[in-house]
Amino acid sequence: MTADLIIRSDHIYSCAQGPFDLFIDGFVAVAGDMIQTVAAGEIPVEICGPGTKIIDARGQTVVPGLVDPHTHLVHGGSREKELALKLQGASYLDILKAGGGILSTVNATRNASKDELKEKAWRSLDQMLLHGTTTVEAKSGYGLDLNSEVKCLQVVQDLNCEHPVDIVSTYMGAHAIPVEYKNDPQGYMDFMLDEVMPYICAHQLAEFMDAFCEEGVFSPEQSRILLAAGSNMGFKLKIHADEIIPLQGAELAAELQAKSADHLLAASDEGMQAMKEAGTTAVLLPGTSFYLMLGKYAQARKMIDIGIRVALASDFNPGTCPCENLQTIMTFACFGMHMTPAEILPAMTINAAHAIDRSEIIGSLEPGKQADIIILNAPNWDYVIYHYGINHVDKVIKNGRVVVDNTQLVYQGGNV
Ligand code: IZC
Ligand code: ZN
Repeated sequence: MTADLIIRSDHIYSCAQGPFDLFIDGFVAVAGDMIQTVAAGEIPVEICGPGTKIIDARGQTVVPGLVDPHTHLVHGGSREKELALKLQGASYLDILKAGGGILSTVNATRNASKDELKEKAWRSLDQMLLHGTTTVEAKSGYGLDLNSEVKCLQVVQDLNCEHPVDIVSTYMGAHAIPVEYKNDPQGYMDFMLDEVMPYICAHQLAEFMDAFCEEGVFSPEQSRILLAAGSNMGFKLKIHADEIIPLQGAELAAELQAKSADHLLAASDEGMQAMKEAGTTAVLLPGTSFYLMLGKYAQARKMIDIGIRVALASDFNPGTCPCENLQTIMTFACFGMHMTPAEILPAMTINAAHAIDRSEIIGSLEPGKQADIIILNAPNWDYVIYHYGINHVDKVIKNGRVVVDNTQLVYQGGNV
């Protein structure tokens, strides 16, 4: 069968086996929206037809499309005013306790129309795509009441249909206690359990469920009740675990067989061991550690040595990481957590795909997988991490179609 698209390069990192699986001088052939072949050597004549487009990426680097497994994509407003407060010494949890932080974004999100939220998130998705992200996870959690949560999840659904980037949807009502339940957290728990979760489940508005297990937000006991109920309804699980205060969130993630535990700066050794045994992926968010000025990062080296599958994500959100660019996150992963380039690439491709339960279809360049491929203006992968602060992405191929060419968006309307 002839290919529709063939990319020739001297540095193809398939991420299929081992950390890298590097093909020096080879090609990736795409048929329709799928990868047909990845191989070293010359392009076989029989796969070249009259309609085959050939991209010569010699001198460039070819890797799988990046996967961002933790974002708070859909939200209203911005929180630049908090930056000044933080510089004066206010902590993230202090700001939240005073009714700011997440709750100020909840206000802005409730007051925004569906179209406004969609347009804002669309612009962020364009930025992600320009920087090489081809699949993202997106959490709700800035609506909190039923109508506003549904509004945000419908925006995600629409974007997934219309924008080239694929989106995996997560319900995160357990993100903060809304003002109307300020003095009745149990009432908010019951509202989620009895009204919101069954509705979202029945209308298939989210595949995952997540909870912010943190001091002053949701306790481990509350998180366990919500997530266990969610699991029984059929949601796959994620947890914001041990970000600031150690609360045995990693242990909880393992106990509930969560697909991922995210943040983990304050995870215990026992919790890490339990995650390893449960096969729970660690999603590390070093952009957030940087932005919160914590002076501390998650212990990526220790987790890798234990044998935990480590993924990286942006945590894109208006409070603690207003950054769509995964190449910036790579900088923090390397210089903050001492992850090597050979660890960072799988953490943003195949391991990230595991964190959103998509490892069978994305995250590596292998025959039969979705043709999500990026071509970087760099002679090899190490160079991408080494030369920081610029966008290295030259081309993005999403589902077999070129959607970014010569660093510019070139997709036309509709999904690909
Ligand atoms: O808006 O502050 N950590 N949730 C948990 C966030 C950060 C997002 C925010
Ligand atoms: Zn988050």
